[in-house]
Amino acid sequence: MRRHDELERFEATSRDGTLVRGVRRPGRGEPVVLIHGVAMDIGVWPESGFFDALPGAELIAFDLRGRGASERVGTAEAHAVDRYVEDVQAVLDAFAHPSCSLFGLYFGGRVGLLTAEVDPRVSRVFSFCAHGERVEIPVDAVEDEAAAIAGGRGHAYLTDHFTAAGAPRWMVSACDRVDRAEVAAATRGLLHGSDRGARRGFAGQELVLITANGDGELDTFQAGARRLGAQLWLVDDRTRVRAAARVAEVGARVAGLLGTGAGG
Ligand code: MRB
Repeated sequence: MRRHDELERFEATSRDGTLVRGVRRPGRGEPVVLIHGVAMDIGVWPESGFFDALPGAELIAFDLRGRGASERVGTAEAHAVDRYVEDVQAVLDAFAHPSCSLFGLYFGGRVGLLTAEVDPRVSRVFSFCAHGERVEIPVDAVEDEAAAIAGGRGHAYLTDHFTAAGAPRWMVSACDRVDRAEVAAATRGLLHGSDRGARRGFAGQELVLITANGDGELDTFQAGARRLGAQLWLVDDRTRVRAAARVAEVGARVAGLLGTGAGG
């Protein structure tokens, strides 16, 4: 039987009352909570091959606020990064697991690092293509991007950009499913706390930063791994966007580390 048949839906209420929804795939060991990126939803996990790369593990995937089946929130303030951290914590509360790993894609990886900082239930974070360093957020460029996403050609703005940048099909099709107003609000929400760097949280937490060996900011990933005491895993690709095609490959490496891979 395909494991996809075993998915159980769940709901959790975030601290500010926002309802987040997701699916749990039962499995062995500590669960892995999956955090997608800004212009994505939970569909990226099966479509990228990530689910199949971790055949034995318990996986908990949820839609961030404003995405997929989760509640719409509308404003940039409601998309502040601390609200996303609370969404992750609400999911952890719903399952009452004493410990878990987090695996985040792009901005979701940054959310994972920030969650580990405040929540001792997080034993490991895998941050795919997001470092935890302070960033300078260009206010005008972010506003232009938000306006482009909100506009009538918003889906084309996203899909054209990612297609031109060599993103895999699952990442482009995820853009086609997003609610434009919510992703515009989420983009403006980056101005609310996303510039902050992540600090090391609790003793014993294992942090793994992952990116392409060709990433233009590889030096920032290296410096961040040193600062945080994180591992740095590199996949063989020219850019951070192209590296998305390697997410299942990274998932298999995660399964090996957790001891839940095929035959593990
Ligand atoms: C991202 C890191 C917040 C966010 C993880 C793409 C995009 C930039 C502009 C400044 C041009 C507006 C942007 C920058 C960025 C990170 C992050 C820390 C805090 C990132 C890459 C890339 C080098 C991604 C796949 C998914 C700053 C301001 C943070 C430095 C693209 C533009 C193409 C058609 C995005 C997403 C959403 C789709 C919309 C908002 C942002 C915020 N824009 N951020 N981000 N991005 N590849 N937008 N988005 N905007 O970079 O960056 O190679 O890794 O570095 O990220 O992808 S995210 S969308």
